[in-house]
Amino acid sequence: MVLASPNPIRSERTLVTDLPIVDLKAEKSLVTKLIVKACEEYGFFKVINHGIANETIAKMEESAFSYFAKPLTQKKQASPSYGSKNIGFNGDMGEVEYLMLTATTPSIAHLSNTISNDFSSRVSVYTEAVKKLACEILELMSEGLGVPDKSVFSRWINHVDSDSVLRLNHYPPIHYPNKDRDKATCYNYTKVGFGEHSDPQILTILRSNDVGGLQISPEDGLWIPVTPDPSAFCVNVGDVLEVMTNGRFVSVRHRAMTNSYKSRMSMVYFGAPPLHACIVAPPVMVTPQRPSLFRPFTWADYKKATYSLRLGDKRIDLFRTI
Ligand code: GA4
Repeated sequence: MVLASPNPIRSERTLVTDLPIVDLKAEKSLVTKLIVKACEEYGFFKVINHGIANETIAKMEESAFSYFAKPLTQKKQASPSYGSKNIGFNGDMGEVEYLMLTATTPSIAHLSNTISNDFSSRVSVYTEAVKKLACEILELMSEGLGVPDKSVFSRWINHVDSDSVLRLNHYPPIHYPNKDRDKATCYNYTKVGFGEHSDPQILTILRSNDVGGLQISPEDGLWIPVTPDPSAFCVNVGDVLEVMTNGRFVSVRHRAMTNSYKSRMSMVYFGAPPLHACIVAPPVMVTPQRPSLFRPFTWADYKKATYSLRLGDKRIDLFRTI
């Protein structure tokens, strides 16, 4: 069902539907088929029965909330990778505060001791668990695509030099400004927390609390709000996986909106290759009917291009051959 958007910011179409849901405990051939279909059509899906303990998730979320509740000076002191409102280095802004951590255990020790040891160990346990889930999903993808080497995608995030990150995003509630009170009865007041973009890495594994805000855009001007489900993980294809599948899987643009009343917390693992990894599709993904869509590049090249552009730029286009 396509509705006129109630969003006063821009006139957009909103599609009322939900993401495909993949039950990881279902029969394997069904799971691989569903994952491939979802990645071709939406670039996004939800996984349930993922095997990550509720306790691991709950403890990580509790620590994230208590970190963001600290005074600003303490948050900054704890880590140079704390940020508020600024996104990237080229002037993008959003209604979000975040903590970005390298997803390997030694880097976690870089957090100053204003953050408890408990926080560090919870980050390690959570990161290990989502990394394992990401590898499992990537292996199901290679099987579903008929790639003979099932570790063709997962080996990069399993690599010791993998450049993966864990990012905690806190979207504080943004209330109606007094001058707009009268509009409040007509509109669900919402602001952009993290603007429209695609994820540069291989695979993203996102878990958010029960507050909605994530929206995906499979085509220009069309937005699909993702229903929050704290017991599921939302999985999406990154630009590198689009390249490694020679465009069969799509890295879909998405954004996060704020809520007027409640804090949204998302804990996002971005599975990335090592900087030196050469990004190229395996031979089975390239056929005479489907010639290579991208030229080979390293993750270091891609990362450099990513950080030299704006959030919403289509950086993958720089690497197209056609
Ligand atoms: C989007 C996905 C991840 O959050 C992120 C973001 C990164 C950042 O916030 O530093 C980027 C953004 C993200 C893509 C374009 C560049 C880089 C901000 C920005 C303007 C951590 C990532 O890897 O790319």
